[in-house]
Amino acid sequence: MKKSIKIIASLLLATGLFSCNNSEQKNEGNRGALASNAAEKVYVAPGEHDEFYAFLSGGYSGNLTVYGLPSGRMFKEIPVFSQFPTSGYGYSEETKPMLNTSHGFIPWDDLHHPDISQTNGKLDGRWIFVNGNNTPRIAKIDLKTFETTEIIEVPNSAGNHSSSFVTENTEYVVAGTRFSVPIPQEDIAIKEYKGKFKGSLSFISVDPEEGHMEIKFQLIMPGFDYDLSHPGRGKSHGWFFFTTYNTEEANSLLEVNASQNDKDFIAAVNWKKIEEYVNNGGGKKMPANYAHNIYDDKTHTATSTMKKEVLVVDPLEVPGAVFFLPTPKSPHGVDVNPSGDYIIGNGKLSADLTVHSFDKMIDAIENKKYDGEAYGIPILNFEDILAGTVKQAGLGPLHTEFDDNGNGYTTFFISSELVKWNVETREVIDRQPNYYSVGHVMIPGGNSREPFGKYAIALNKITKDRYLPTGPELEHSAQLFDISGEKMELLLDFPTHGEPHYAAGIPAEIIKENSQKIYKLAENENEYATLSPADARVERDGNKVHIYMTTIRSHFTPDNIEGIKVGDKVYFHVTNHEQDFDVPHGFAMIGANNAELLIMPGQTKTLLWEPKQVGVWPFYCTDFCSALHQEMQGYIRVSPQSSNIELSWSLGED
Ligand code: RUQ
Ligand code: CUA
Repeated sequence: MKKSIKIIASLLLATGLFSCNNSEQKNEGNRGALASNAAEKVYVAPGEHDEFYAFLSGGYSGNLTVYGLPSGRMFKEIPVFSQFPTSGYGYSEETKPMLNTSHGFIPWDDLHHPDISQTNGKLDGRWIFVNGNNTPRIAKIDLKTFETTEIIEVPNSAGNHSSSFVTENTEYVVAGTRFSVPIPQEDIAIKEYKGKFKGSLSFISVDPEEGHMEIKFQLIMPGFDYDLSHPGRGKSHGWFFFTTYNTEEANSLLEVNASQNDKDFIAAVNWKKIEEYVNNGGGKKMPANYAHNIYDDKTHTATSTMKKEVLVVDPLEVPGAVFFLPTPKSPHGVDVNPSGDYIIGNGKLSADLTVHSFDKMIDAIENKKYDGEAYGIPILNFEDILAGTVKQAGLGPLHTEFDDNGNGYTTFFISSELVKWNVETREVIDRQPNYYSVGHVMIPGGNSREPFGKYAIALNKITKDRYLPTGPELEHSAQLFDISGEKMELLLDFPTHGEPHYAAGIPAEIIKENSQKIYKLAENENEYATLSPADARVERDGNKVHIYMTTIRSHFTPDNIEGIKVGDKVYFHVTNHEQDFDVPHGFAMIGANNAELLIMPGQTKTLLWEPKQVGVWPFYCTDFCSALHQEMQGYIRVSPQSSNIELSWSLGED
């Protein structure tokens, strides 16, 4: 007890010391940047394109942002777990089902870790997967359309944080629970935590053609906190590694009570073995209730299905599949180098980095070099699996990423720096300060067999004085480093949106040619699509009114509608007839309780409006689409509920 309090106290002291030092560090950093041609290195001339895409998680924004590197220009925010008024995502009738869960409609989440799909351990640029932390979900974004096309809820999980990382052929996207919970959920005393609460590690299979996700199995583990995870690759392909903290299984005052054990574990899971077990009928089907939401590109519509069962596996049923690797000081990140030889544990209350050897791990398993067990799961002997430590590299290591030259780049939150070290020799090569308190670092492809070791971005937690002040609330800050030389060079600071936890980067050329420009109108299978303006119409069905509307520069068809009554539910089904790149139309209705619609060429979207007041109410296009954009408007006449005014509409051809 005393010892761990002392450690914490010294870490806090260190934080204080380092923040006092920040101004000195800053001067050094600035000198470094000015001494070189940093500006030239990030300059992308007007009309030119960036070399890399970077996808930054938006944390509590619930969304994913797209940036260019090296310019640091933001291109897009992709709505994932949060409603997004800009496009109507989560507001339009077609996209509402995307946010359905077992808890009902959830318009928000906390998104942490993007990971791009891989083939043979290399980025293939087909999809990007992200996690929703709070109401556990995994989402898939299609990198042709940059749209969220699938969200699967993860049952038996809470604080879905050790997620969403992919295996080297995208066989699985993996999600692990941070908070252990009763499985199945039940009404029990919280003090029964120890022994009763469990942690689930979910292996979600990904269809190689369409990318559809299904929960293949959940491994039900002891009630620790599963913080981060990464796949094995190359020789360690078939394994997955999860950090744990709170192996003490405390349920209160975790900042002290979960720092008692000198070492927690990295859980090594041989998923190939479990997959085989499951394919041969192993595991138990357990009742569950979770949403699986799929967006169809042809119908432009999402559907939500509630799943009622999940396959669970007790690790003790599959001997040889799960082991614990003792790792000092409540490890946060666990990272595997490009060859798959080393598993690096970042003990966040430590100054050293722990580098485990995959070969030694296999040897320890084969020769039963155990140091006890936890809930029947063998604990491998620390000394027998250790490749070595990176000594005194910094304070508070969190995450490590890799280049293509055998180097690791580790972030240190407390000492606020990025440290480059040689993975084989474990010698520190360079260190650069971060402004301030860096969390993750990202190197494009840095979590694959083939990193592109040209740039690294540090994703910082504290901004303070880096930009013009904007009141108490500041955006987070990212810092771009040139890592092509021996020493890292700071090139650029840029603000990010929400909180970027992790990010994923990819050479632009892998995806830019495939980026879709329009939706073909002829392929529009939306059930409410209006494929010809001649078919535009209004239909009443009880108190529901369906308006089948088309848009083309610069007109809505129909544009004047009468016969709507207070208390109606009016559905505007708007089909955009443009077939030109970058000509969306918007649709906004006065008094609508949702948002606008932004309808891409060839697409149909639906807005629900419930008129509450008698009168004549306008709607208009929100996107400046042509010289006559301001003329793109129309009126709805709303009569009292008792009125018998017939439905009528103008096709605007008069
Ligand atoms: S976290 S700063 Cu990935 Cu959510 Cu480590
Ligand atoms: Cu359509 Cu403005």
